Amino acid sequence: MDIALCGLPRSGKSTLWTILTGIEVPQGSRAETRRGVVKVPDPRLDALTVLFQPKKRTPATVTYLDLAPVETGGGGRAENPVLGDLRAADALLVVLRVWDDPSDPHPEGSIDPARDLDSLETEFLLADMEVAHKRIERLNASIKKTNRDEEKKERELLTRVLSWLEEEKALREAPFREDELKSLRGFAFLTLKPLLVAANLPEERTEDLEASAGAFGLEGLEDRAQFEFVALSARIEEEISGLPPEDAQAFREDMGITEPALDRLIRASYRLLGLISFFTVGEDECRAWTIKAGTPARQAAGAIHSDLERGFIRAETVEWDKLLEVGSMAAAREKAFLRLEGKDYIVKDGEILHIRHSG
Ligand SMILES: Nc1nc2c(ncn2[C@@H]2O[C@H](COP(=O)(O)OP(=O)(O)OP(=O)(O)O)[C@@H](O)[C@H]2O)c(=O)[nH]1
Ligand SMILES: [Mg+2]
Repeated sequence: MDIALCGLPRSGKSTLWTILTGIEVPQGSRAETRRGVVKVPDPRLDALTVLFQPKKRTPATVTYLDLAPVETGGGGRAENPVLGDLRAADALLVVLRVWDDPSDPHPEGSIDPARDLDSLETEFLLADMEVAHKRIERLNASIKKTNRDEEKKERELLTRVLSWLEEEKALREAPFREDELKSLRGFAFLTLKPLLVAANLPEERTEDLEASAGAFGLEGLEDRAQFEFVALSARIEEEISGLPPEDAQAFREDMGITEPALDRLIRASYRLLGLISFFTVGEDECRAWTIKAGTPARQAAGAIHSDLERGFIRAETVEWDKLLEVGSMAAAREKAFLRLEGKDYIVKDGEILHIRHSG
């Protein structure tokens, strides 16, 4: 699952990507796409690891892409390589510049995160309109010749897409049916992708680190679909990431930061992608596995190994906190906390699974 960092020039994308991934960005190589795999912080897995003392602890991961900036206001969106990279991602992480530095001025001349978000979203909207419009033109030509129902159906759907976009509304807010969303998938519309907005604050505004979007003039964001907001300071996180863990903790306490902003950001990304974790535990390994919310047990077993999916008999399941309470799988069985579930059981976030299988 790829999350693409995007934003106006010099908003702090590469700085944020570096502290997320721990990979240094070489100066001056800005046009290149970089990917980095990031471990998802999970206190539940930490607690299970303390209990089982396994040889190995394997967290869930997400991948972040660092891209060139989005240039707004220009033409030729269909050919813009950055927009192409964004289309290939599963979700977008917009970095908004709230920090100010007179020696490194904002390209628009002033700090205004609401304006920046608006111009980025407009850019995405126009790019999507271009895609829909082009396809409709092709379909028109083809329908004239062949008059196929399938193409007429597609044109009808895309016409609805276009009129929705013309009202300046993102497609993720539109009431499409499941089957319609499926036929739209191939177009990789930008405004259909889940959106995470990170406000990159100046270092001195630590009291705003846990503030909601409204504090930055970003009104009405809370009710949006498939949307998350996190406020952080890339600079502070950069400083913290250079400290030994004990000092980092003390530094955070001094600044009144309860949860590391990076942890909040990564967990928000994971949520936004519609992902949940189930765990497998034992002396060898405690591990978080990633599935889409709503995945049935048999398919979830396939995330571990295809053999487990094929030979699936039953899943033994228990909530992570119940397992911690009793201390072992055997005790959970004794106390009847352990349930036996069939192949269609929908796995819940935070459950421990033990798959019984044949072969
Ligand atoms: N003062 C201050 N400077 C910052 C902050 N975040 C980033 N910068 C500086 O801003 C400049 C641009 O940061 P980058 O992380 O490269 O920004 P970017 O969005 O990747 O830039 P482009 O890829 O060129 O669009 C660098 O000199 C950073 O050190 C911040 O929170 N405060
Ligand atoms: Mg950059």
